Formats: sequence, C-alpha cells, structure tokens
Amino acid sequence: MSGMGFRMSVSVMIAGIMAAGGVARAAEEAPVGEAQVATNQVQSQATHVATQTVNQVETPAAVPVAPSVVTPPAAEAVKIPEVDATTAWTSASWQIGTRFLQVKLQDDKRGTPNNGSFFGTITQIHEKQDNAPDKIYLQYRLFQSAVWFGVSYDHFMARTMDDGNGDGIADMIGSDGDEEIKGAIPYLQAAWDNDTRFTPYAQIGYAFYQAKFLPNSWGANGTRWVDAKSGVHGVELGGGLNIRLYKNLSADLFARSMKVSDITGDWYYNHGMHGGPFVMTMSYVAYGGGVSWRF
Ligand SMILES: [Ca+2]
Repeated sequence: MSGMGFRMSVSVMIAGIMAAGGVARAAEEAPVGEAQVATNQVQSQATHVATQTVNQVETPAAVPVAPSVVTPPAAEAVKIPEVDATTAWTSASWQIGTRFLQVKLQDDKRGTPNNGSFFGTITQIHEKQDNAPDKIYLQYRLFQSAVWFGVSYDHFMARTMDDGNGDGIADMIGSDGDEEIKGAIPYLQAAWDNDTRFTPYAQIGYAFYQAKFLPNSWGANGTRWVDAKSGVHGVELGGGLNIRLYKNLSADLFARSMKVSDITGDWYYNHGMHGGPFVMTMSYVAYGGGVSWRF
C-alpha cells in the first residue's frame, strides 16, 4: 500500500496536501521544530489521501470483479425514489388540507307566520353559500395505523326569509338577517391507503359551534333584537376520496352530514316587548372538494 503511494505523481501529492490544507497552513506558520512534525503529518496524510485516490482510480482496472461490485448500488439508487414516493404517502404522520363546500339545509321550512315559525313571520331559511376554500383541516396519524385524529374548521350561514308580498313564495322583504355558525370539528378518520393513488376515507366528528344571529338593517333598527344560544354542537358523519396527484399532494372529494342541535332563544321588538320564541335548525349536508398534503 505505502509503496504504491510513494510512486504517485507529484500532482496527486499536491492534491493530498491541499486536502490537508489546514495542517499545511499550520506548517507554514509554525517554528522550524514544529514545522518538521507538521510536514511529516502533511506527508502522512497526503500519502493516505493519495493512496485512497490511487485505489479508487486503479482498482476497477486492476480487479475484473470491481464492475459487478459497483453496479448494484447504482441500480438501487434508481429504484429508491419510486419506493419512497409511495411509502412517504402511506407512512406520513400529518395531513393538512382545505376545501370549499356546497351546503344544503335539512330543515328549511317551519310553521306559518307567528305560529311555529323560526321566529315571527320567518318561515323559511335558505343556504348562504360562501364558496370559500377555507374549510381547513389538520390531522395526525394515530399509532402508525389507518386511523387519524383531526380538527377541521367550519363556517355556514343561513338567511331568514318570509313571504312579504303574500304570493306564496318566500322572499327577503321581511328578512331580519342571517344565522351564522362557525367553529371547530374534532374528528376520527379511517383512511384506506393502498397500492393505487386513491385513498378512500370515512370519519365521525363532534362540532363545537359558535352561533350568532347577524341582523340586517331591518333586524338591527334599534328596537328589536334576538337573544339566542351562542354555543351549539353538531355530530358529523363524513367521507371522501383522496386522489394523489404528485408526490404527497392529493385532490380531495368530500361529503358530510352535520346534525346541529337547535339554536333556541327569544326575539324582542318595540324596545323589549317579547315577540316569541326563536329557533334555528342548521343541520345540513354538504359536498365539495379541495387539496391536501401529507408530511
Ligand atoms: Ca313572496
């Protein structure tokens, strides 16, 4: 080995010295006695580096077996990215995504004016679609299994309507405003990763909503108001399909049924006269889509 090293060309020796540059500089700056030691170190390291270099250069040519030794790692290097693309998806611990949802109210008609209505003359409520792709969610894989725990954001509004012109069709003439619910839905999800790019999933959740009646100019005329629950819950049954697009990015199709507890209270008019009961039934079904990413 060392004999082979000392036969090296000057240029390879210089490369070795450059590799040991820190030691070489120390030799230049050191007193004569130490310089000899440093120089020996440089030569020793240069010899070591040069020997490695010569071995790397010469071995394939000198030993016929070498090419077959070199080939397997190259083949593995090509295969690994393909394997990783799938296992990265199936073994990821986190998934974040966002969706838009189209919503359909389940109970949008109630009673007759001032008789079993939502309140007062309000006998219908209609979905107010926001079409905002802001229904964000974040979920975490439990125990490296197919079960995930997540939390999603939800927001939904319904406009109140009556039949102000008496033509039998609900309109906005006597509308008092909109009922809004927004909040977080913790959920458990089972997702079936498989060899395809499609991952179906199902989930069950329990929603914590902040409920609020947002009066319009008529409802907020200063003489009337609504006093109703501000906290309600919902039970979610949902499901969907992740369609992996590129690496860990997937498109997401989703549908949900949300059973919301009734929002109850009272409404007042003429600076505090009790108008009657107030109730909003915000249960809905929704479908939509979005994108998600696992990491
Ligand atoms: Ca009408």
